[in-house]
Amino acid sequence: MADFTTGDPRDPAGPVRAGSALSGEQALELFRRQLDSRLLDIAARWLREQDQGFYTIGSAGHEGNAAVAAALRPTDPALLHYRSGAFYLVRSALAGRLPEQGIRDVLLGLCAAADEPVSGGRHKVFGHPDLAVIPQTSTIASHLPRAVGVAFAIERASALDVASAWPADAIAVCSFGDASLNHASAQSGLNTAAYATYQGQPLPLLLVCEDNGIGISVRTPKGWVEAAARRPGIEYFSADGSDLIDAFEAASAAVAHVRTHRSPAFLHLSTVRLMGHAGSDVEAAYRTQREIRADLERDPLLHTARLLIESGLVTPEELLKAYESTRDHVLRMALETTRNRRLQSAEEIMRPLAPRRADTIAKISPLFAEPEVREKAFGGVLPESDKPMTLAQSINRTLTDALAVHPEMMVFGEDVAKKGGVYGVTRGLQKRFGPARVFDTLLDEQAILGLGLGSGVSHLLPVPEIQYLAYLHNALDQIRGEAATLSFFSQGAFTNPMVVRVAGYAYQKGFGGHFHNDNAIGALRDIPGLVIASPSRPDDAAAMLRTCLAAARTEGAVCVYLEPIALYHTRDLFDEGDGGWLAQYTPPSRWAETHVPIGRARSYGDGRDLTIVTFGNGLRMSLRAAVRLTQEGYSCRVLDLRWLSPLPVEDLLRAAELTGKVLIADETRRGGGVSEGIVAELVDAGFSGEIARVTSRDSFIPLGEAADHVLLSEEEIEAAARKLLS
Ligand SMILES: Cc1ncc(C[n+]2csc(CCOP(=O)(O)OP(=O)(O)O)c2C)c(N)n1
Ligand SMILES: [Mg+2]
Repeated sequence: MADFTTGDPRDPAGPVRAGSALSGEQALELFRRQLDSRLLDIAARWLREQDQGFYTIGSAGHEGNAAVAAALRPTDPALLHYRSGAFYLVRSALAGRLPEQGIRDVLLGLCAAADEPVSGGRHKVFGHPDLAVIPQTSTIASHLPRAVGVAFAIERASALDVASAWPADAIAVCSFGDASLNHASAQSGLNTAAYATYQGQPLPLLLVCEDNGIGISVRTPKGWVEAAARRPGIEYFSADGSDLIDAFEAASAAVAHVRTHRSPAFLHLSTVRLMGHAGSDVEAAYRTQREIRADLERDPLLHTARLLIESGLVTPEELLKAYESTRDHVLRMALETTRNRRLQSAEEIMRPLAPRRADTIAKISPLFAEPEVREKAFGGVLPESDKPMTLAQSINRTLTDALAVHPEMMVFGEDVAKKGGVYGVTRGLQKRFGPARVFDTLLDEQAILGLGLGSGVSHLLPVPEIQYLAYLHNALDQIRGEAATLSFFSQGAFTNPMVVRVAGYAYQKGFGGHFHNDNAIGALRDIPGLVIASPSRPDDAAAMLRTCLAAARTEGAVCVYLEPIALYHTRDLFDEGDGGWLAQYTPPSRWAETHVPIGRARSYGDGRDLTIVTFGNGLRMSLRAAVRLTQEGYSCRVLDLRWLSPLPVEDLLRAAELTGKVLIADETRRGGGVSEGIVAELVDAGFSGEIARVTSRDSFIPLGEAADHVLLSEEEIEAAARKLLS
């Protein structure tokens, strides 16, 4: 790397310009990183031309973000815009790494090299486990809800006196583009930050809008970013991102505000976008030459160069020489990077998806609190000495036990605290564990999941609740795009452990319509690595919840725990008063032996004629149907899958082979529902017996008794079974 300070006629330790907070030394250092960043953009295009690079969205024109990194500490967690390249290089250097290391990280990313430091060639991201830079997806603005969660977790970890991934006085920083600011998830983040601050909740979050005035080809209306950014409780700062001194001073003021007040700030950094949106973008198609030229006038590199020359720290000749030698250096490094190994196999690629350390999960799952702690948590009545419990009670007691043993665990969502949930599942938890660990959130599923995402990556153990399955869908990207991919795109260096409790499925009597009886889980089933638990009975619910929490803690698993609303308070199985759907709470001494591993089904009966494969409400219906068939002399067995992802394929095949006839009783829809996956597994495995399926219809669910016309019924199960048996 060129040293262009040789002709130094001035004191580099003094202000770079009279009265400025930035020293000559700092300005020089930042210029070097700005230059590196620009040359990486050029290298990206060169690599693309050689067919060795796979990403050309650059940071050119945005290099003012170097000043933001300089105003922060290298331990402040950062979630970065894809044009925050100079920020990344400055962060890397501030952490004590050589400039080459930061450059190399980026080049490895461009080339999709297997030893890229965070994603290992899976995605071009700015991220590094040692630099507190959490990698982002390409879904613009989807990181804002998480960023709010990270800021929240910094403070909450201190309040709970538990370890966190960040220093107690850290602040979270999150950058994004001007067009991205309009996205629902950006608005969710801003609103949550304002809402929290409005209520006096500390939230050390710096939001940085890198405003280049355009999103691909669509202009952002003049003044809109400022108008949209101004929110109660969020302090607004602005700076010209082309002017290093201005950017540094505004960033420093914003950082100081956030760090001292522990409340959010919005730094509006006006930038320009040079070299188009990406390498393939023909800017001339939607911008005039004049506009493009005007942006070139504001090139931050030229501005910093002018500053350095005016300060007398360097001469124009030295700068030109430095530019050329840095270019040669970066391009040489780019060429070397092309020789790096790329990902070789599906197995290698998928390794970080779902490590499933079953033994560790089995070991951790039975953890319980000291007897005195439990005694206190349960207010003197230990659940194992209590009467047999319903599903809702069993989940409630299991949450209590888990909160008692995991001080970093939090339960939150809409109406979970005082009310104790719409169905009473979280009743009493806030009273027992306090509002720091069990709390109501604002009514925004993206925000709820964002708090989970941010808390999880900060080493807390979030258990967010989604009030109804239908309302998960409007925030699904926070699970699909954010939660489920983090481990994949960071090779497990960052994880966001969480157990998302979702009340779902149909069959609620007298309450309903589609949105309270939604039975659509297809959109969850295809998310790689996601665990879907579908407990049906109180005893399984308890064991499976413990398994999910253990998987979250040991391997950062993201678990969706689907609770069948219609069975929450069900007591009987066959006859009124039989108490067949209640279960005695298992004492902790027996948790190890009753542990339920992920992906293991549960079998009922030893019939030889027919296997009914089911889950959720289907289990209760199938057991009832099976008993009637048995009374007629047929010999049936019922298999409760319990886990819908990964499916318990081994158990399924074994149960199928035992009878040679399989009936799938699936309460989800016929198209895109669970039964399709089950049939596919049976066929793939070469099962040669008979297969039939009964499902709910491909319909939304109507109000009142009409719902029965589209939902799978016990009668249908019985009739289909009879047909298979005859
Ligand atoms: C949710 C989502 N929708 C669409 C896109 C495609 N896309 C990528 S960048 C972009 C424009 C973003 O503009 P802005 O936020 O101003 O950032 P800039 O590129 O200008 O820095 C769009 C539409 C995306 N990545 N994510
Ligand atoms: Mg923009």
